Amino acid sequence: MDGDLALVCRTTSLRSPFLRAPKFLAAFAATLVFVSAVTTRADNPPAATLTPPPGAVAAILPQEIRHAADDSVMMVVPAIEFVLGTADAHPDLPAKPYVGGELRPPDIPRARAYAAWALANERPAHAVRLKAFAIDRYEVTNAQYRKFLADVAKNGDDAYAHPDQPKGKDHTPRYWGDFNPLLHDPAYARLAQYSAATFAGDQNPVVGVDWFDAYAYAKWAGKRLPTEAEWELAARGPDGRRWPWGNDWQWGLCNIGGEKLASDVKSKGREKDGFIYPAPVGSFPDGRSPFGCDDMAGNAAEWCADWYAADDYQTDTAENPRGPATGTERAVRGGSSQNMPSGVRCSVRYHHEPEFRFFTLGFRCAKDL
Ligand SMILES: [Ca+2]
Repeated sequence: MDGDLALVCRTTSLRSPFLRAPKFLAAFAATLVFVSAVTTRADNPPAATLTPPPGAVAAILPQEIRHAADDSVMMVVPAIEFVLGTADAHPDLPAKPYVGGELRPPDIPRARAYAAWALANERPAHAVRLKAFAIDRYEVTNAQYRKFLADVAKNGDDAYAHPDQPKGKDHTPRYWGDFNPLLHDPAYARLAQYSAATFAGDQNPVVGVDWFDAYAYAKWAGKRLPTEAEWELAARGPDGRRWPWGNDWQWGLCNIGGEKLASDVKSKGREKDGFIYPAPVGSFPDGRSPFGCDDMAGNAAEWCADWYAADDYQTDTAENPRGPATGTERAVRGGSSQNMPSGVRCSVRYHHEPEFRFFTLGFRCAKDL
């Protein structure tokens, strides 16, 4: 398998599926000039010293496999070492550190508030090595989830349920019945371009499912949820890009930020992706990740396998980290249709209690190779 996987990750400097640190640093040193050339925009502060730009490491040839049990396409991610987390400055902060009097009023409280803790749970950026795995190309859709529910209706979920799953759990997504929880809010009803398909359409990601639902679906499909580290590698590739397509933000490459009236688009120049809520999976092929995964930024945020701890990057293992042994919240990645650009960076870590269901929150699955 290693031989095949090495072919997948064709690089100029990293021929081994295991990326050795000296080579990695040498490759990066050769690209420092490029780093400074592509990351000096005022709204994109300089990239981390550990983060080479897209193209510096590899031209990856995505390799897909079919997974029959839930009729899905999965992308192969070879065994590799990469940098988990970020050393970037917060993209919403001014490029310069806060110095009294230099910033305009809207920036001052924000700079002060972020100074102490911005991105603390994404730090330190550190090298980890993962074994090969496959991860769904798309978020799990309502059509796929319906087949799981049909099986559960027939045979029960004893074979798939997590041991901690609440007794008598109903796996039906929260918004299949009341498809627009915001419909009752006049402010949203005025803006919304929703339909019954928004939360129940076959090709839309299933949302309104909690961690136990996601866990059970994955087991039913002969898969598992991805770890945070696996999810992050699949999203940003071995070159540590800020968003799945690269280090510079571009509108229209993913589904984020809700949607505003056309007049807002004109006056504020934003909200350009065309979707208020989840979009059909694969609607933004130009925003695909280096390994070929769609919708890793935005659309549905995605449950991961791990318990969440804000400080676990300080102590996690360098080999196949799996998060803390226990906790009260599960990790969530990718941001959603309601986040703004900084909230859908590949390294952003969200977290919710495992029983939490919301119209922003779905999942995709992974499996060992
Ligand atoms: Ca997503």
